[in-house]
Amino acid sequence: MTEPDRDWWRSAVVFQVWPRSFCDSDGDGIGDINGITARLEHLERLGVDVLWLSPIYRSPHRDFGYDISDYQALDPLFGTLDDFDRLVGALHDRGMKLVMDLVVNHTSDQHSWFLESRSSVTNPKRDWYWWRPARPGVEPGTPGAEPTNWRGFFSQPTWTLDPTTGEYYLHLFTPEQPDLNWDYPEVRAAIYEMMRWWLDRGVDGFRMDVINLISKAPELADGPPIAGTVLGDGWDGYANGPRLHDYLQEMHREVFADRPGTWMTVGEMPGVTVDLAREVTDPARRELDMVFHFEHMSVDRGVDRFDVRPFDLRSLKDVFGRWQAGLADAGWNSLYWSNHDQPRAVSRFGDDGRYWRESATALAVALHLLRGTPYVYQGEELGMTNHHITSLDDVRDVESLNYYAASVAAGRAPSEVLAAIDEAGRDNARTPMQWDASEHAGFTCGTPWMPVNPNHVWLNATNQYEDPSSVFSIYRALIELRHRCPTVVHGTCEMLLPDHPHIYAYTRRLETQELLVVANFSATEQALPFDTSWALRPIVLGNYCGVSESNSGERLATLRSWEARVYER
Ligand code: TEU
Repeated sequence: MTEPDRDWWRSAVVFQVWPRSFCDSDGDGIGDINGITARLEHLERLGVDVLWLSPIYRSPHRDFGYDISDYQALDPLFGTLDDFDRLVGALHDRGMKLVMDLVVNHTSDQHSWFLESRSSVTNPKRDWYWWRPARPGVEPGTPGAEPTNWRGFFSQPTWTLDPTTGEYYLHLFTPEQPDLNWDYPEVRAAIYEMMRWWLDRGVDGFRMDVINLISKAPELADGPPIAGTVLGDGWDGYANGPRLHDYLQEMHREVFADRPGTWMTVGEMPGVTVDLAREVTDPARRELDMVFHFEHMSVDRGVDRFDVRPFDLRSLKDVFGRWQAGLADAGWNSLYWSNHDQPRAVSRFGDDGRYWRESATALAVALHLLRGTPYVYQGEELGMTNHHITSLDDVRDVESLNYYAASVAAGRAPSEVLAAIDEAGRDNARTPMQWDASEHAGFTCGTPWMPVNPNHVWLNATNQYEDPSSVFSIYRALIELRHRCPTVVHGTCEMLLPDHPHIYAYTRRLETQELLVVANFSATEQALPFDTSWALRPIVLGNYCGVSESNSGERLATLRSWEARVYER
């Protein structure tokens, strides 16, 4: 019996499903597990290896599932454990794996652990969370009485006064998402037991939510003031804390070490640096297989995620260049343009108008042949675009709603704030999946919890499956290339033309094979400053010519609008 390939995920491609908006099987207008099972053929057609499932656990849905009230029960909205077991079976029958979302920096405030913890200062679960008295000398409940001045991820103070005991509890996200105190051993033991329970049920790994926030600096010191607010930046107090590596290594020992082979872990780590990622993903350290960083998600952002700035390809190439080089000989990269927290990539980095197909596929080619594990977010493989809001009534996401309230309270014009939310808000990623041109895009036969993007009449899966030049077909070809070409998986990567404002290019090399990947990130035809030795080499894949067209040489000289090509020699 051959030893299972512990590094299988290096050649895998992951497909992320945000269950609420993928496919509704029971007509209540909300996606569910049976809807996912019914659509597995879509994943099979695409050729992906892993399904990453955003949270389906019992939840009050204050943050759409990232506020969990019971880790070992499914939310009835999404289905039953039997439905879940059927999904796991169906995936494994197709040779695919399932990665669950692990949200253990915080729970829901409706979780029994927190209900016990808040019940009294002497409750055995009191220290499962972070409780502190009001700031000395300040009346509890008055502004500034919070134990630290930290601003949370969703524009709020990170402490809420609990009337039951008159103390404050910490929450880096909404008040309905109290942070767990990982320094308390019973907390970690309970989490590891829960993870083993899911692995025993056939789960193949975990995507770990904000995992670099689990270790806080125990002194809980105030942060430097944030301009225009009464709050401070507590980053140094709650991120990449002193025990992070200890806890990741302990988790590895307690949950994975005695489990042969076939699981994978990826940690979401806002603000992680290349150096920290090298440590965390170094196999010798037995922490995580890979991490999600956000540096490329802020190349077009200013003070915060709603402060949209012009996008410069050179800064994007700088980010990818540093991460490719930084993890070349140790650790491993994750590769993504999209997820459920980011606006649609083609609308953000591409052109979702005249050059929609060309730019959506150029983005795919530019990303998917880099060294690392690619992640495709539901709808990205179809080139789904941002939707547009006209009023606050169209907004569903708590992060955007809080941002609106805080910004308007600070005197900004509501229309200006709405425009920022329209462009950068997370709801852009959360419109229902566009399966066909029918009324609700084949997502539901009921009323969708959120309107379907009207462009579904032409932008949908059914329209793309048989079209060799479609966004879907290019994604499928890229995934197929990764599966059959070791150079794409294991080859070295050298970024080229770092200062070119419009061309994104790099080479991949392994033994005697070399691939040249070039993409024009503009609507203007671009000359290609490459030596002619590439001129007559075969094109392995192109978004203007589809797959492996003989190369008539002269074309190497230029790239058409948003054209991308892959050469081999
Ligand atoms: O996201 C955490 C997180 O870092 C994002 O809010 C991120 O800062 C932002 O999108 C960057 O632009 C995770 C989940 O992915 C998100 O859906 C949850 O809301 C959050 O944690 C709390 O669980």
